[in-house]
Amino acid sequence: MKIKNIEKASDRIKEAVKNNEKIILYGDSDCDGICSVVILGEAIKSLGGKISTFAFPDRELDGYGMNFKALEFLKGYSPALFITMDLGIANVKEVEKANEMGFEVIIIDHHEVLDQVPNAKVIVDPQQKDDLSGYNYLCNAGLTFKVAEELLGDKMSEGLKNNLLELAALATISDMVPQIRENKVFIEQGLRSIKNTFRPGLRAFLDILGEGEAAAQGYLKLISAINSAESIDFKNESYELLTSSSKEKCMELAESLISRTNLKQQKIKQIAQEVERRISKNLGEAIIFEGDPAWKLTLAGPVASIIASKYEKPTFIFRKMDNESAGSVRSLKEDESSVDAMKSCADILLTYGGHPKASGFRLKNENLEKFKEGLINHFEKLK
Ligand SMILES: [Mn+2]
Repeated sequence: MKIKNIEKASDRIKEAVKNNEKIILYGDSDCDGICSVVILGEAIKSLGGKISTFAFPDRELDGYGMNFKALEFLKGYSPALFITMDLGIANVKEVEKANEMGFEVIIIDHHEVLDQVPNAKVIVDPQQKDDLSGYNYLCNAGLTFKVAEELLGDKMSEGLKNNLLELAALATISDMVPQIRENKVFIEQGLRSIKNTFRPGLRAFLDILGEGEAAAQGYLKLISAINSAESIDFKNESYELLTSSSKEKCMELAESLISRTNLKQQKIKQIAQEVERRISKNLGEAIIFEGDPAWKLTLAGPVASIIASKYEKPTFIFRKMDNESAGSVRSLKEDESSVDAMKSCADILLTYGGHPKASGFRLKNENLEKFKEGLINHFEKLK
């Protein structure tokens, strides 16, 4: 069975290409989001279409997901087909605003569907209850590869297919989705092709890291380098790297991303140690809930992963900014969904969403204590 709305999305994109409509591709700033945007962009190009602009939010400054800052930044492109990837399913207000501004929104997302669904033209998200396709295990780049297949059909050349599968494979590993069925195929075929990749950005990484070495550690260094890119003015360095045809520019970008990921690993370790020091007096609590003005939001997820797996508790790590806090959550047990926990506190959250085991949130600082209490309540009840 096909993924719900995948034909609708594909038909609408083809129509936009035929009518020369403006198209905006807007993705999350991590490996999965960036690879999704590259995949769809190259598929549309291969159809003969053009993309007006590619945009990626800075999770820290702009907020995760589709956000008002991004809409303001992109308003000059209206009217346009606005396609979101690896985000969007939680953005009810923002999609409403986009509609008012004259955008037509297509959401391609794989995150959990909350109580209210955005009023987008088309939503492709296999987590929708009435999507019976069974593809809810795909990462977003895998899902976008399926959209690309739908778009191009047998016009997808073997070369392009391998090219896109390389990215789907990296994102599948990066998003830590189960390595089953189609995900296994993406990884096998993508990693086989990557050794002889034509993509200058990937070539640069392999040349710097050493091809054998990169393969031996499962391409994890390469993936974390892609993940360490920053989005500035809605442009993302890893996106530039993966789409640039200049060998020199790629070498330069890859070098800087690799050194940044090394630095990032050190900082993650330091923050994790600080969290451990703080919770050492309070080990009886049902959750771990720690924040700090100095902790970068981009490090919150990796820190939460380390702490959650060591202490086997739902872990909330956040950056406390002037008025608001934003953070990442990891909850590794099957029956302790972090999204369900936050649903129970939805009235005090500005945004939240994600997957049961990995998610994020943003709220006003005045509600931090209430949030923590609500979460503890929720998880205590599960016991
Ligand atoms: Mn993702």
